[in-house]
Amino acid sequence: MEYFFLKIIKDTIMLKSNSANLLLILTAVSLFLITSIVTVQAEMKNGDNLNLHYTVGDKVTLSFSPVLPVIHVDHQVVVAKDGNEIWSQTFHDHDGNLEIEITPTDSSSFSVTGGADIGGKTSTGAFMVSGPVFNEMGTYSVTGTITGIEFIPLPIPLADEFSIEIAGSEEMDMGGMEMKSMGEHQVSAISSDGSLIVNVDTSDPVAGEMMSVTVTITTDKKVHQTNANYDIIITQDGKTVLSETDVYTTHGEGEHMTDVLESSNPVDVQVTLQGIGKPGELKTGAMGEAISFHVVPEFGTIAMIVLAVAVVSIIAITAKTKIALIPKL
Ligand SMILES: [Cu+2]
Repeated sequence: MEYFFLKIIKDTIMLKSNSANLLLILTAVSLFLITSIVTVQAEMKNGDNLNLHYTVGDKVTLSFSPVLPVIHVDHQVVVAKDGNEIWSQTFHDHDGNLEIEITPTDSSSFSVTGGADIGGKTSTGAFMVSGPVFNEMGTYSVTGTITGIEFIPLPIPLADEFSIEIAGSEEMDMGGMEMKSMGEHQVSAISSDGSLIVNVDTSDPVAGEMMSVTVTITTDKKVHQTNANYDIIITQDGKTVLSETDVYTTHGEGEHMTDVLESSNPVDVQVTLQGIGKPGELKTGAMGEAISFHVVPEFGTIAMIVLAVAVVSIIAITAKTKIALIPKL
């Protein structure tokens, strides 16, 4: 990403047109803002009874450790925002150090899994929680309490209150995927949760010919994503030249041909992620996010980035409503 950012600045300096420069600077600044918002924090907070080590990223991890070396601890965790309790859960942790990995969702309920016994019952693995907490920007108050030892309540529970700042949801508000141009007919984007990379590669739009499009969906490890689903729509001069919905690919790669093009004018390509899963099965992962770009060979790479970013912001606004309706799994 840093490299991409520097490249934009470098390309900007080399450009001659002032208006194109201004657009590029705005684009570069907005991209910089997006990346700087998603910084990961890792902090330690000390209380009288508990210490809290936490990180904030796509997931929020909380790790409570008792100040006194107690084991087989009954913990209660309460999270509140603006004075309202959002989530409260009790846990038993054999080694006393409670680790919780929270995936913020927009669903209405919480799920708790994990917490497996390790070494007989000498230790407890991390708990996995997903639910509507840490899903909005702002300051959360997190209270950790040692309520008992081996299910025997303490006469006076030992509580500590911490606060955690969440700034990352700004990225979701942008809604769009982080995009970069790979050449005149190729663009790639990363889903906002960072799990998928979409690459779209087209041939030249030429009058009297069909244009070919290759869509490749890979994981963040650059491995082709199995059972990937997406929609693709291509228009030219306001006319749809290709439209396919719920395209299912076993190995994350789809080849498409448009109708015979009536002109050599630019075309607009839009690919919308529709999750991971076999046909007829419940889909998981990034859904409803669109990568959208304008294939304009004669303008070259730079103009395409600017157009792509401009277009994706518009789509982000429409896509946001759709994303909110689909619970994250
Ligand atoms: Cu225990």
